[in-house]
Amino acid sequence: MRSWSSPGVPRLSDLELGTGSAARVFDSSSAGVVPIDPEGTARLYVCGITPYDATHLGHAATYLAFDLLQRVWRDRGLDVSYTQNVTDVDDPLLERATATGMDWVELAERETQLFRDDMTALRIIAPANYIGAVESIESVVDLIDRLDAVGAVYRVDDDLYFDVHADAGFGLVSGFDEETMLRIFPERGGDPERPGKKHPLDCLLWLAERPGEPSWETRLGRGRPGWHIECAAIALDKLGTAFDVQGGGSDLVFPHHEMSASEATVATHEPFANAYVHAGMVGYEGEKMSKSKGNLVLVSKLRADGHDPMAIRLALLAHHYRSDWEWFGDEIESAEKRLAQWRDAVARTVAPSGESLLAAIRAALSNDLDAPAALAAVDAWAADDSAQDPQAGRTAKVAIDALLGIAL
Ligand code: 5CA
Ligand code: ZN
Repeated sequence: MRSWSSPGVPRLSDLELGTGSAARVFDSSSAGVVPIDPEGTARLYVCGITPYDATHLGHAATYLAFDLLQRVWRDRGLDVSYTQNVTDVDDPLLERATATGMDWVELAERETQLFRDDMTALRIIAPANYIGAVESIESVVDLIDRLDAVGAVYRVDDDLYFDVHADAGFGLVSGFDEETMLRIFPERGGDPERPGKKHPLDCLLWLAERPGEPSWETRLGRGRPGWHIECAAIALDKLGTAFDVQGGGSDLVFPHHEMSASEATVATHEPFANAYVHAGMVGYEGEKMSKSKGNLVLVSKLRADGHDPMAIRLALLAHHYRSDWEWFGDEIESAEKRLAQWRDAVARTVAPSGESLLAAIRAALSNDLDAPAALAAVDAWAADDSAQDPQAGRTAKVAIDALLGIAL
């Protein structure tokens, strides 16, 4: 599928501003902050949208977190190989299409385009590989065949299930105990009670054709892919095994990332990703912002209301990516004020040291992407009228662009 156009990211080393230090981020599988500092190229997979009701601020905050990670990697001198999927066929999308009387393909295309436009406006680095579920059906079928070859697949009616006990390491991504898994599984698309399953946590790999729903003719019969195998297949295809980071919001820790990793590991006998990184949940009106509840603040609505996309980006950056937080409407005004202050500050003819500011932004971001600390450093620099560096405005502007993605 078509991706969107990436913003230019200045290379600070080309401007004789040195390179940054290693990225350190919280990995759910080791339950701690770990350095992610590969040689040469960092490989990243981030779970993409299911294209209906895009793009709310929760989505935007999650993709912004992985945009920051890529900026830290690039500043370190790494290339980044970035893949993201679009779940362009799945139950919630089909249900929405039916409920609104829309063709599911048109709904998916419309919302994916809206998402691309929002990502472009927010200056979010685009994936080199932007891949839909529909265009990955062959890869999914291949991966299910590999799982079948090692005895990890069984049939319930005409549907195919993954036997989670085929993976000795099942549970290591989330670290959840079975009781927690059983509680969460049905809330996030699982079907623990379906008769005929070997274990309640076994997950769907392939749904046989259902009347009135889209399906594809394959050697598994007519049907469509399950959700978790979609991301396993796309990530393995584009990034290979043991890639650096599997990312998404914290609602994907279990079952989605657990299942994708298990399926990939059982099929390849290799680790899926080296680290699993999750953004916190953005709430609104007291609950998680979600398409199913409808308590959404859309990026496109804020843009249409005349808010500068850079102010929207700044409002999101004011929260640490890993915390759960709630959106209040007045945050956009504070961000607009901050943006104006920063614009004034970089336009000064003399200012405090730009290189010290750069060092502070680098230190904050390499420490588990601490954007609020980076924002505080820029605020302090902008408020300080003591020093006399004629280069400072230019250095600050390019550093803020490269590392925080804010165009001043
Ligand atoms: N298509 C699947 C992933 S393969 C999916 O979860 N799609 S989604 O549209 O529901 O969510 C897209 C991304 O936004 C996911 O990474 C999800 O974790 C994240 N997300 C969803 N709601 C929120 C929220 N309220 N706050 C932060 N991130 C969110
Ligand atoms: Zn996914």
